[in-house]
Amino acid sequence: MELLLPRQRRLDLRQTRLMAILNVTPDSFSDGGHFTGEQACLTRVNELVAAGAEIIDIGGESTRPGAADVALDDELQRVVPVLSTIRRKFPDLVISVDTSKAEVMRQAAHAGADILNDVRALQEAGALEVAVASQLPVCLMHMQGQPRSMQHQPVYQDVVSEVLHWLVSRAEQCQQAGIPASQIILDPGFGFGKSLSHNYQLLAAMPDFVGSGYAILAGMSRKSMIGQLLQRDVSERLAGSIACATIAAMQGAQIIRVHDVKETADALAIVAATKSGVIQ
Ligand code: YH5
Repeated sequence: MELLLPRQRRLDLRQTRLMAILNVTPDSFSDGGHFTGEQACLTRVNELVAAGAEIIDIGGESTRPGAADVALDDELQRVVPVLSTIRRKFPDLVISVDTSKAEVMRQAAHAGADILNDVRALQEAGALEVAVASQLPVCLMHMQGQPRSMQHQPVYQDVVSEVLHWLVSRAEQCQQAGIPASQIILDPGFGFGKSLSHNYQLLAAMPDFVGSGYAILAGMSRKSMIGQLLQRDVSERLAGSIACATIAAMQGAQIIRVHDVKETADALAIVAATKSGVIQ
């Protein structure tokens, strides 16, 4: 299993890959600071890569529970210059862009993005068309509701089958539109319109998601499924985040999206050694 990236590059997904979160939102608080300045941004990317990040996920929209929508111009200004700067200094780095807006996707692809990561699964106006034209791999995430209200009483009859079936059917629509199955990543969307119990049912069912045959991304880092279970503030969620990453990777998730790269890289090295039964 591998993703085809621009300029003849590939991302091998036979081993779990580590995606590092790079927030470029003014209200971000769980990325270790703000990186709106270009130099600060490059310094942070250097750190993330040195720590073992294999993909950098740049996001300019806050999709935390309760967050308001971001205007297109604000998101463009936050994401595109930073992306261009990172691409210039790191020609081979795998860069994903966390956006739902077609115009951000279009300009990001032009500025050198490798993956389109969309928490709204390409459902906003024009997004699917831009994604098809870009030929980039896409991550389709499941969300019930919208960030502003999604945590007000999420309801499912069977969260695992509903999320899995929704993702597979969205993937099929994307294939109809021209995105090859091998370029589609699915993501259960931890914390996006899910109760504590829903999140753990989804984590326990990771083998079902992996069994779909699509590449799977899991993003649980520092989320409330850790904080609520353990009664920990955001700054105290590292051990829980590593446990979640380890469980997802052991069950075959191909990409893990995290804040704490160095610590998670160690955990993933243990997972890789365990799976192969050999020390390299
Ligand atoms: C995701 O799961 N999540 S943005 C609340 C937190 C901590 C972190 C403190 N983009 C995902 O990271 N893209 C985001 O509580 C994502 N999968 C994919 N594919 C939200 C986030 C966060 C929210």
